[in-house]
Amino acid sequence: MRLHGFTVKKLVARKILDSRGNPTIEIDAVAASNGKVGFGRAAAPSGASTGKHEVVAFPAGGPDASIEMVRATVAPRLTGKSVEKLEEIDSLLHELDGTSNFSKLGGNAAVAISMAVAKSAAAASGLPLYRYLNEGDEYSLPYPIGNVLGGGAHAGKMAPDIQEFISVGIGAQKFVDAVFANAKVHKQVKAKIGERDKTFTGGKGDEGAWAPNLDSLQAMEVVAEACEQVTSELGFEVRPALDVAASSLYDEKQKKYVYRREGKTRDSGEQIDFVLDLIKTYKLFYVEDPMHEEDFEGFAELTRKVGKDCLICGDDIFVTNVKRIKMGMEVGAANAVLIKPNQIGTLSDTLAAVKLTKDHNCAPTISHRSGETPDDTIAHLAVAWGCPLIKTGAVGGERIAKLNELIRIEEELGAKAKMGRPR
Ligand code: 2PG
Ligand code: MG
Repeated sequence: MRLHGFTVKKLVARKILDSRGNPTIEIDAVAASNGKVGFGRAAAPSGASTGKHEVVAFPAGGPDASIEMVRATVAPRLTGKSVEKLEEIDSLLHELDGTSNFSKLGGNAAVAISMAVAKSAAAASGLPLYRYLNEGDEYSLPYPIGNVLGGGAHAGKMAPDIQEFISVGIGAQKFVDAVFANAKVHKQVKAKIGERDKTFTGGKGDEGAWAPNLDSLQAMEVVAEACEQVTSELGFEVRPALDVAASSLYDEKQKKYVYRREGKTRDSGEQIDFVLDLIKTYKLFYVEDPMHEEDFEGFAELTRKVGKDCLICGDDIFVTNVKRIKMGMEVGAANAVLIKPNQIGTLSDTLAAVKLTKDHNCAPTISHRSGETPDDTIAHLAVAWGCPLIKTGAVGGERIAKLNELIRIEEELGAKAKMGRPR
């Protein structure tokens, strides 16, 4: 892409709200050349069930310290640099931070800068971000995986131990149909919870998924039934899936997974059997983080045992970090990798993780965080980089911002739009 000398003219950082009411960082980037400008804006999300090996979201002084560092150090050094060379911008961010985990600048500031600069470059070239970042002329839309019932770190104490019960309209021919399938499942799930949990007030967790007073197996039943019902209603396959978020359940001292709501503990072997049983009984399409973040062997055993029947996706274990993804690929720990740009801090590092995942014939699954903003960058990244899955909730303003943008992209691509292949 020729940008005719567009360089960073201005970089502004501000503190904004995320969907949990916590502060996060937003960046405005202006690219300029001969009186012409391109504007890019991006905001960073935040996790609740964060992986131990993620970059640090904010430095000790919080978002204000990040903002001050952007103003005093980063903006002056980035000004004048070519917006076309994102890798150089990103390595400068690493250099200015000077740590291995963005603990000085904050990974959230880094990722928001990286995304805003990329967006300013796309605007300068007159292209939507997904086209600007696409390296060829092939475009595929991701299947949306939508969290419809949740517990764990995203909801209150009486909600299930497992963090996310998800639906995937994997039989859909079009993105828009898959999105509405998840929304239908979300509605059905509400009705079915009402039949089982008489105390249900309609409460939701951090990602807009219902947060009922049910245990994990009851929740699984509800979601599986709703998926079946929507499958027959729509005439294409809608499958259940899970994010166990097992690191949040794992107790280092006992070396066991503690299902507090259920009143049960499971050792590694029992955890594998439990998850395998759920996969078989409910025909799960995808299971994320079935084992804790250091258990590469447990992940590998499960992945071997499920074969191609189900995607086993690593989130906290890989943290979008090529070193950890490599370690995982060597032992066959997963056949899908969760991709969260703010886990690693720049778009160049995120792209490297996507490429490595694809090189191993695994499915890169681009993902939101539980604390989000209406920023829609990941929708564009999914299409630009050909990620076959996107996890970004089923409902709620900050979730539909991504889903609706993908609906627009699908429309814009017209006959060129095809669905990605998760396996
Ligand atoms: C996850 C995410 C997003 P968080 O575990 O996959 O669904 O949660 O952002 O809290 O890490
Ligand atoms: Mg997860």
